[in-house]
Amino acid sequence: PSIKRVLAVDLGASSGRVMLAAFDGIRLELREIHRFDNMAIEERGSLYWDVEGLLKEIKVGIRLAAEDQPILGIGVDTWGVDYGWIGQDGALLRKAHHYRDARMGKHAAELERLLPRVEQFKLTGNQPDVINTVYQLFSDLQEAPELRERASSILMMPDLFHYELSGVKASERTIWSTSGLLTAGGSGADTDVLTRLDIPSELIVPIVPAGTVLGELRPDLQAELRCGPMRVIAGASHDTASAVASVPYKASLSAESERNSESAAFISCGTWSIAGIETSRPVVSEAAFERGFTNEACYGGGNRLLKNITGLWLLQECRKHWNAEGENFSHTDLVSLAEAAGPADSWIDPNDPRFSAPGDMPERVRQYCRDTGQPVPDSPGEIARLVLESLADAYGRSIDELEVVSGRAIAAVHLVGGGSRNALLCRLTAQRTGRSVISGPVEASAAGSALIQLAALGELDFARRADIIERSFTLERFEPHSRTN
Ligand code: LRH
Repeated sequence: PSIKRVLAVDLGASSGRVMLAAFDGIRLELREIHRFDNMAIEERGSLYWDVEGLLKEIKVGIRLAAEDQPILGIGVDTWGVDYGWIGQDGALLRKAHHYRDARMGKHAAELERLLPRVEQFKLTGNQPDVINTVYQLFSDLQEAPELRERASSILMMPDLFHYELSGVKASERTIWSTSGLLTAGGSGADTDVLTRLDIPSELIVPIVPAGTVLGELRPDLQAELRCGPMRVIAGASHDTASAVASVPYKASLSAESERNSESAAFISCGTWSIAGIETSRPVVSEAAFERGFTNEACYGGGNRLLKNITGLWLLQECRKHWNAEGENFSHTDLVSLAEAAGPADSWIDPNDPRFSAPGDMPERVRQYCRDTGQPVPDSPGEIARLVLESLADAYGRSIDELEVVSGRAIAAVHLVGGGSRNALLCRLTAQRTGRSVISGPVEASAAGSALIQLAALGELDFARRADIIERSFTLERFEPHSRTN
């Protein structure tokens, strides 16, 4: 059978990769073509992304992949909420900010006076958070009012890369559903939100559904990269939406649990951990608002009811700190040290605001323990263990709350993304959630992107995705009663 190939470009907040997906009609094979760091740039106290650098790396990946074979399509997915300002001439007007930049702190109170938190949630389904696009955009317009004249539009990160690749400007729905600007469950910017915050509606180009073929790779890029034509496809361009599109739900539920109409939750685990379930419509009840849930869009039109939990960011920052002090830990080293350290005596709330900015994370963890009167961990192994147990605890609380908020019984949890490779985290998650955990796929966002692109090109039936994923990737099962040291 002929093999169909697409490129899934998955940009996370700490690294990016260009993955080549090959589908033979039965199995999907993913091969990493190019991996690179995605480092925040700090300049005079502000934090930015290196958009140009990322584009260069994407091009390296395209050139490498297209050397040997024809590629049918390419799609980019990224982390949520961030965007670039596009000028009247169609070029990026200024450096794109990182969501961990501090400028929103000065403007959040005014925004919330004009549009109270609970109203934001009711209108958009999004849990108010200073990182949301709406807070960033409002802050930019306060600090640089000239943007109103100078800008033609804003493009979310994946839209920006799709625009660079195809020349077509479009707003993809799943990434925009992280913005705090769309009507809950709808497919356009919310006029109430825009009016109350005085945000010009012209800034937002029309929203397209996930799985839209935008156009061809620009001819000049085809020449530069010595590749043939390929379609540029806006898949589920929010990385979490893409990851969720790869979840093989069928694998988790026994016939019995299906009879009891129990369902499964997902946890997408990378820099962030995102715990949620799929629902047909946004859940904008008070119970969901008070417990910190948010609603984001799925490929195919459904809804993700989820909670964003600060994830492996905590360990990434610890590692950065220790390595700067002369250690040379890999992520795997830290997991081994955490295994060896044995159960932790203390815990942290990963979502405590003190952990959100870059910095000396080991000391912040210790300080949290001091402030809360708990034993203070010392060695890297102890700290790593405490972090992983605390993440698993946070997952457990979120899954219990999801049951309350949705009225559903959750029998199993799918742990996907980079964190699913971490067997200790999987075991702890099974224990602390009290549910079966099915881990994998590891490259969930790339797998989801490939499935959606191939479906958009008419090469794959998305309804068969669970079978395809089960056949293509190693999934592991962890039970709540399994032993951990
Ligand atoms: C994870 C993620 C998450 C949030 C955050 C900003 O990469 O997309 O879902 O939106 O980034």
